[in-house]
Amino acid sequence: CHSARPSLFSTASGFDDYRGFLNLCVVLLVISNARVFLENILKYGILVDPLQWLSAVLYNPYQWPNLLLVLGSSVFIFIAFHIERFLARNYITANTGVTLHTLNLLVAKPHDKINKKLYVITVGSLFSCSVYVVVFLKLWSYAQTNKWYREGYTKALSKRRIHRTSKEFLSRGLLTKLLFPVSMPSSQLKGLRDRSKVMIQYPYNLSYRNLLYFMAAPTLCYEANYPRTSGINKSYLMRRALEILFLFQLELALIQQWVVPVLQKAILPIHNYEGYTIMERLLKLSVPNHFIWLVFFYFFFHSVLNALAEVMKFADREFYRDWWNAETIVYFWQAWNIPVHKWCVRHCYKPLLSIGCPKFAAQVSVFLLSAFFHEYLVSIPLHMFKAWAFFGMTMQIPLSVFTSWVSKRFSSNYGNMIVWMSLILGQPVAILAYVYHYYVTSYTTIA
Ligand code: 3VV
Repeated sequence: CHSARPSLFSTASGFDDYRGFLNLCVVLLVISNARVFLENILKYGILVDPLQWLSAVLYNPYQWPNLLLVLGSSVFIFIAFHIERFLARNYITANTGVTLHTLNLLVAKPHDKINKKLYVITVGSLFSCSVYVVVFLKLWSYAQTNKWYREGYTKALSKRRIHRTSKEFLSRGLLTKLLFPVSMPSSQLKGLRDRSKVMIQYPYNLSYRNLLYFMAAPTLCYEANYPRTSGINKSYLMRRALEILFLFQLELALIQQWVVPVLQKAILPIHNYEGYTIMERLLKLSVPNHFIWLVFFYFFFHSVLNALAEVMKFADREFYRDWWNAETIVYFWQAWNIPVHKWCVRHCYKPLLSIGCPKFAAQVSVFLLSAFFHEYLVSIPLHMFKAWAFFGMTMQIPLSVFTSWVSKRFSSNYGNMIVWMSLILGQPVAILAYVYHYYVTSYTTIA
C-alpha cells in the first residue's frame, strides 16, 4: 500500500487545486461580516430610515436651485449647437468657432458663488455638478467630432470639384451622394434625414433631434450615427428598473447604518492625532465603503446605463470591462469606466499624441485633467478646497508604474492584489480627510 510519493503541499507533488480554500475564504468572510453586522445592530440599533432622505429632498427648499441649475445647462447645449450651425454655414471662421466653444465650455459650470448664494446643500450640489461635468465632456466631444467631420467634408468637397466630370465620380453610389449632399434633391434629403437606418452625414447631423439623442444617450463620445437596437425589451428594462430601485435604497441604508457611525467616531481621534485609533477607524470604514462602492458600480454601470441604453435603443452596451481582473492600474483605468475612458482616449490622449506629445506626458495630462474634475466634484459641493481628490487621482500615475513593474517582475496575482488594496484603502483615506476637514470648517468646537 506504500509507494514513494510527496505530500500534496510539497512543490514536487505538482498539486495546485485549492478551490476548497477559496470556498473557505468566502465562508469565513460571510461569518466575520455577520458578526460585524450583529455588533453594529446591537451598538446602534436600526439607523436605516428611508423617510429621512425623502424629507431631506422634499422639505428642504434649498434643494431646488440644483434642479434649476441642471435645467439651465440646456442653455450651453443650445449655444454649442448654434456655434456648429454657424460653422457649417461658414458664417464664422474655424478659429472663431473654437474660441466660442471654449468660452461656452468655460462658463458651463455651476459656479461656487452661485452655489454659496443659494445655500445649496451638498448632495444636491454634487448631482448638479456631475450633470455639468457630463454636459461639459459631451459638448467638448460634440465640438471636436464636428470639427473632424467638417474637415472631412471640406476635403471631400474640394475633391469633388476636381473630379466632378470624371467617370469615377459618376459611378459612385449612395455614399458619395451623401458625402456631396449639395446636389441632392431636397425631397430625397428629407427622407434620408428622417429614416433612422440611413447613415446621417455631416452637415445633416446638425439637428436638434440628433444633438438631443446624444445628450441623453449613455455615452460621452459624439457620433452622427450610433449602433441601434430594433426595439425596447420591456422585461429587460423592468429588471434593470427594479435593480435601480432596490440598489439605491440599499446604498442609502448602508450609508446610514454602517458608514455614518464610523465617520462620526473618527473625527475626534483624527483631531487628537491618535495614530492607532485612526488606523482602526480607517480599516473599519474600508469594508462598508468598498461594499458600497461595489454596489454602486453595479447600480450605475450595469443597471442605470443599461436601462438608459434600452430606452434610447442604444446598442453599444460596453460600459465596463473586467476591471476586477486588473493586474495593473493601467488596465484598471482602461476597464472600469468605459464611457470616461473612451472620451479620454478619443478627445484628449490621441489628439495629444497626434501633435507629437510623448506617450507618458499624454497619459499624465489625461490623469491631471481627470484629477481636476474629481477635485471639482468634491470641493464645490463641500465648499472647501483641500486637493485630496486631486492628489488621489495624480497618485494613479506612480501607482500605474509600480503595478506594471510588480506584475512583470513578480506575479500578475500580486499586481491584482495591489490594485484591490489601492481601491479598498485609498478611498477611505480621502473620505476621512474630507469628512474631518468638513467638520472642522463647519463646527468651531469638537465635543
Ligand atoms: C458623473 C459616474 C464615476 C468616477 C473615471 C476617470 C480616468 C481614466 P491607455 P494606450 P484603441 C477627464 C475625465 C473626467 C472624469 C470625471 C468624471 C465625472 C463623471 C460624473 C458620473 C458618475 C461615477 C466614478 C470615475 O470613474 S471617473 N477615468 O480618469 C484616465 N485614464 C485613462 O483613460 C487611460 O489610462 C489613458 C487614456 C490615460 C491611457 O489609456 O488605454 O492605457 O493607452 O496607449 O494603451 O492606447 C489607447 C489608444 O491609443 C492608441 C492605441 O492604439 C489605443 O487605441 O485601441 O483604443 O483604438 N495609441 C497609442 N499610441 C498611439 C500613437 N502614438 N498614435 C496614435 N494612437 C495611439
